[in-house]
Amino acid sequence: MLLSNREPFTKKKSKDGEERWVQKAGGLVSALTPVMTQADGVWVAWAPDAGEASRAMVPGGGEPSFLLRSVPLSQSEVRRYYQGFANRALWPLCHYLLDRCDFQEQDWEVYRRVNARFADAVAEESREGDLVWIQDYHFCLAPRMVRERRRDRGAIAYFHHVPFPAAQVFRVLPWREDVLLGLLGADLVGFHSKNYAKNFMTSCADILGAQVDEASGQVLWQGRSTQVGWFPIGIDVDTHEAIARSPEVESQVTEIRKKVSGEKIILGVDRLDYTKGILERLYAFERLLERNPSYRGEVSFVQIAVPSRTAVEDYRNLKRKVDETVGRINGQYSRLGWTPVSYQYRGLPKEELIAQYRAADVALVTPLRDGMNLVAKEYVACRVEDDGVLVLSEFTGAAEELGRDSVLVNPYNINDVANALDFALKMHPDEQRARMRRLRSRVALRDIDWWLDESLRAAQASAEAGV
Ligand code: GDG
Repeated sequence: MLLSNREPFTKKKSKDGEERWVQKAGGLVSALTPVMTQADGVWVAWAPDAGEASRAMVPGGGEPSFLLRSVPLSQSEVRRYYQGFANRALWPLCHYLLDRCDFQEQDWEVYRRVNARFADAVAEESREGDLVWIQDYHFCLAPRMVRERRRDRGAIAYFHHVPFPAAQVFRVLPWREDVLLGLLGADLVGFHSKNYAKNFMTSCADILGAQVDEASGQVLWQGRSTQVGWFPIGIDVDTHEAIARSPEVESQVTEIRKKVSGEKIILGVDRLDYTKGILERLYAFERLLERNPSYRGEVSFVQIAVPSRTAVEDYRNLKRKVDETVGRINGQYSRLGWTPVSYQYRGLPKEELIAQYRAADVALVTPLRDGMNLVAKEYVACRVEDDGVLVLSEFTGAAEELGRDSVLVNPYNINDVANALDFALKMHPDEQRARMRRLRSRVALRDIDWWLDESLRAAQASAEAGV
């Protein structure tokens, strides 16, 4: 059984007026759908548009299906639990952006209440011995709450998709003990990296006084032990490669190259989020043009920014600043037949995104902090001709695996990023090939199926070993 904030399928009306369940885009959904159908599983999720709790077999229509249990939330609950505590307290805290944290007592109370509501739904739906797998920071309290509500000893696992900050940062949270105790209700707590796992264990020791064995990843608290592990998430490499090689994508690449006026293309792809370092990246591109006039007219920067959390003020402010900065750079440097920044504020269909990956000579992936960053892995997987350069922030989870053969940068250091761009644009094709081959084999080694298998195996093992 899976608990996730996002629904895997949504109801859409087709042209004939009939309602159908349509699968949402995303690696996690496509990887989990076959597992859920095979295991006759239940997926519990928030239903943004539903007025009341619902249970439906998805996708239905004779196809292999699983049960989707939707939990509705009122508008004020969404404001306080989702936009509030999850996205204005935990999200910036986990990304080390303390000045963006807004700790509101009422948001916390609603977060607690909503976690309890989801835990009730999980307990209602779960069968004897079911593995319950809870996803992400929206549900930090749910592991303990589910444990309290279930009588059998089925495994409870939790996966944290964002960074877990250093204990010195985490301890700023007014409800730090409650969050740690919530997570320790799980048999297994999983992170993307060893470093995040270590930060979590240090927090348990420092803040709760729990007994921690860092080497084996055990946290002992009040007679119960929780296994802590790290499982770097991967992508569906085969599908990305296959789409990247398709003739449709080939022709889209030609189109993109024709439309983008520069000889070389630098690409950024992100949700429009202040953690992704989009503004800092624009400043670095501006610095590159300022210092190297020879790039003017030759290099274009394509930034795709997918609208995200638009109800949160910080995100609206960021959009305004990005618009202004793009305008300023284009105003200053554009010339007849060349626009330096091509900025698209929208989500692209997957195929078009893959064509963008294939068209780009350099991927500029420079978050200020990121749990993993799948865009970096997708870019690498789509470089089926072993060319291209990945410029990567050292503050991403992906840097642990891909740091060695990408060009690593400190995204806060504008000169450093501008120099890295210069280096990447001038890299000899032989060096590109050598680096990209190694990157590609590392991305292929730990794909989404690897992540799923490892996580589920560890969850079962920890429950069997648990006290
Ligand atoms: C969280 C953590 C962690 C982007 N633009 C388009 C589009 N995308 C897809 C990408 C990629 C996904 O969105 C973004 O994944 P990231 O990992 O880069 O970032 P978050 O959304 O912040 O994800 C992160 C992740 O969870 C998994 O654990 O890596 O650290 O923050 O798959 O392809 N997809 C389409 N059109 C777009 O324009 N179709």
